[in-house]
Amino acid sequence: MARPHWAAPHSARLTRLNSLLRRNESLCVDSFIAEGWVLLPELLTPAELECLGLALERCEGAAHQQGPKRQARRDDAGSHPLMNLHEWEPAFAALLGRAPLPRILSLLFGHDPFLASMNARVVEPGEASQGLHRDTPGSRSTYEHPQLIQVVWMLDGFQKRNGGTRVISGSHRWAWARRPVACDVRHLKTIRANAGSALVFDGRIWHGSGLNHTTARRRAVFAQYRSLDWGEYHVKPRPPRTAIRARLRE
Ligand SMILES: O=C(O)CCC(=O)C(=O)O
Repeated sequence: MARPHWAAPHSARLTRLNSLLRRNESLCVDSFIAEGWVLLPELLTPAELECLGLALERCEGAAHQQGPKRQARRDDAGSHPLMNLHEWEPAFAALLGRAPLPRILSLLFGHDPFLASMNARVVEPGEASQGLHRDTPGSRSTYEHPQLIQVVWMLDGFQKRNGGTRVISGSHRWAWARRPVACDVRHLKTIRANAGSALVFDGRIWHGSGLNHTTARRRAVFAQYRSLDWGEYHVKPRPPRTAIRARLRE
């Protein structure tokens, strides 16, 4: 049977498929292994989304007051990721236990999920697309199992027009030296889903945010999990915090 493609639920067939996905962990795991990503549609309620949106505004306000020098470095698309959100707002911490993610991550890693970071990334109106990249570093490329998994919590719907994440399905299985060329880029898929959905992807997959043509922000929270094989991570200091930490300590 052909493997289905997941997208925003805009038909009765997709709505049924989405409800099946929410209930069927092994289908999620199979899809993740084959494609390098899986979409879990509409896990969060409108009330939760509102609460997360307000929590993000508080974090952004706190970081902003520290001035540009104290904020996180901009990435190549011009975005300012805000780091370690779960440490400052319970609404973000609550996402970590949200079913069915812990169970699916345990199945994929073979152990309880180990969170490495939780950052917000907003694609502002008019913001450029992000260069395609992998999140897993080359030093972890020889492992058969995923070493890094990102869970992208969509605070806004993702579409092609607003800079939804673009992925090359199956590229997590490419030889490490292979980089996307023009013919691969034609296979780039923009993930389209309603707010409250979670995209789970293997850090080896080539991906990046798109150009935001709309007048609205595209907000998302990235929870990054790492394999416990990645032993050295535990003895290294955590990455530098943004101004949020300094602000909340005052
Ligand atoms: O915001 C996105 O859609 C992708 C972000 C990303 O890939 C990154 O920051 O590494």
